[in-house]
Amino acid sequence: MSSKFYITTPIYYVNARPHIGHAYTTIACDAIARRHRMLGDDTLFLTGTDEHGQKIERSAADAGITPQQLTDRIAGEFRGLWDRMNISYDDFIRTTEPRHKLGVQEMFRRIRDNGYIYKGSYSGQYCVFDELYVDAATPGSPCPECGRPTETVSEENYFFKLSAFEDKLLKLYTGQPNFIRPETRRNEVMAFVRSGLRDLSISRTSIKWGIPVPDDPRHVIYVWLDALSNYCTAIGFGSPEEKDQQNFAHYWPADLHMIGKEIVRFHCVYWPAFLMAAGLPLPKSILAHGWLLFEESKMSKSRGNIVRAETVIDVLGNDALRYFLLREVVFGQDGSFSFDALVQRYNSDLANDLGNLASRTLTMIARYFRGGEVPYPSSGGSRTAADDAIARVAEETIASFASFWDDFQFSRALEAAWSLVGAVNKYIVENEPWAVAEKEDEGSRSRLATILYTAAEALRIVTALAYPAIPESTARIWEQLGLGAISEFRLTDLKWGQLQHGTKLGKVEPVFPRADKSAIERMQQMEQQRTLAVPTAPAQDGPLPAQTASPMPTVAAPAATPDGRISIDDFAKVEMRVGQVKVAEKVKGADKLLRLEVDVGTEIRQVVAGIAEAYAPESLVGRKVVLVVNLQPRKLRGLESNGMIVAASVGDKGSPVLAGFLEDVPVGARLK
Ligand code: ME8
Repeated sequence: MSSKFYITTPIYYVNARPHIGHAYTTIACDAIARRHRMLGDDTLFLTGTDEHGQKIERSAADAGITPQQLTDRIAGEFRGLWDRMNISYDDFIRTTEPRHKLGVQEMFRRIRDNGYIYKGSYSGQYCVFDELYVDAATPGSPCPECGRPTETVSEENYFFKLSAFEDKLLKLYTGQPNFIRPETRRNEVMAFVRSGLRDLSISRTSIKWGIPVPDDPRHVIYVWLDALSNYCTAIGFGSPEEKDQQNFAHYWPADLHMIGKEIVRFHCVYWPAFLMAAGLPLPKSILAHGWLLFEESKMSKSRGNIVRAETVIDVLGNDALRYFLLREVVFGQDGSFSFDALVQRYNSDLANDLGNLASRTLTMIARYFRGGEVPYPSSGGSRTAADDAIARVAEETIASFASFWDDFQFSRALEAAWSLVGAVNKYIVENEPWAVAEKEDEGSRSRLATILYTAAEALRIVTALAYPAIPESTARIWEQLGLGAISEFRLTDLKWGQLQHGTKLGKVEPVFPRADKSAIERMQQMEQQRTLAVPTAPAQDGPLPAQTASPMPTVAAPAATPDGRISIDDFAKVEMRVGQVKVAEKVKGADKLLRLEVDVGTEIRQVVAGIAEAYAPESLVGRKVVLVVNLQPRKLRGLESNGMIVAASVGDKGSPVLAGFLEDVPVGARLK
């Protein structure tokens, strides 16, 4: 029976551009939403951006632009990326939109009217990075979540009576075991709540970038109360319009909030408490996944160890990234991303297994059967036990795929689907349809028809199952099978034997071209160029200092006019000087990096540059180069890089060619 299904991603902070950590959550939600739609559910998939608070206010100030400019730009990047990635979101909420503001103020009012808000004063520690009050900390002590130094906040605030919800929350967690998943997170949350809850400050007077408290606009509402409310405001909460209220009544409560494990406390403690206080129903389930790691630590903008989704999709396409993340990472646990593993998975599972199954099955039908039509399978004498075995495996796969998927075990669900692919590929090899096709007698024709029908029907089933995970390529295979638009197919009654004989195949084309080694190099190079060309916040292994805790978007981009031009003042912010290389050597374990010591006139700078493939270290010593000297330092392979060498990027591979001068120029001269 179809029902409504409302699913959300976290709304992402707009202090930095999206990376594949964000893409991971969004892809998982997209895949879940697609399967629900295929099951006929009235599905609503929400994503968006979190645009208020001190972190954003600071990032904008650091970039010399207004918070609105920063949020417009980065929100546009998130949305643009999701569109490029074919993410099927139904709505994109920005917390700076009027509809959200209305709803947040209504939320505040309801909680206040129900007696859960009082005025007090907060004097204590605050972590700007996590936008978290750290009650037990003393001045200067680190944030327990991220390790960055906390800042002292002392101001008049409105407080939320969180302490009143201890028992209610514990009852919720025990009475509704699926409220927090997986169980490890649930246990952590229960332990946290059992250790006692203190009232929570929910307004700030020392920052301006937020939604004013109703009737007291000196205060802005605490960014997490603001942000969490998006799940309600996006579907009409707080709107005076009747149709919005009906929409809210229809879709709320959410069926699933998907989040990363680091924001469990906000979603599983604060959010249900806010909702209870406002007298609103609670979401049915909160699912926390693990982290995507890169180079052994959490991929994050502040560490600088990020990979951009664009890099992968430019080279291998959307489905390669989706398949890798859903198949390779055990959902709920941390998982590592690497270009090698990505390409290996792509080649083995997509190009080889599924790609081969599709191309040989469809090509043989097109070649051996008149009009390229799906042949009629025999139920008589030419039928063998092997044909029935495939039908049986397919039926079992439909069931096991559903049970793994419904339990968010995407990796195992896909594994199950791919064992069917493996079984059919083996069946084709063992039954040698190409050899059977050589014979003209009726028995052989019937045998050939049965083999190819069996392969095509199994292909249809795998394609339907895999569609939520890899929608673009399965849509193409579906069309090649002559079945039209896959998004219109209903999974509800998927079973063996539905493929109609006489179905005319579409144009048969390969779907997954094999990736060679150069794909890895290309992606690595693209990432390196992105990192070398744009400064990220300093990457540090330990706690980050507070002033960099809200790093700039990877592009500390100056404010551009609508036509993309920048002012001379913005250009003047970039300080480039002539430097002379004193020392140059390879960086151990990194084929592309050189460590340079560069004399910039006033000092010797260490710079790590991605030019090792184009320049031998010894050829650089004594050479004059152009260096951007006022970049924040960052770490590459554990080495601090203090500046960036300017180079042209040449050819398809973007090989670096160092900028230089025809005339002699003194070391330290500034470029203007
Ligand atoms: O926390 N691995 O926003 P945010 C896996 N605005 N997932 C990752 C990841 C990684 N390395 N990096 C990011 C916020 N994510 C708040 C949320 S909700 C009302 C407000 C994903 O930009 C993951 O879903 O820091 C994580 O929870 C989210 O991005 C954090 O995004």
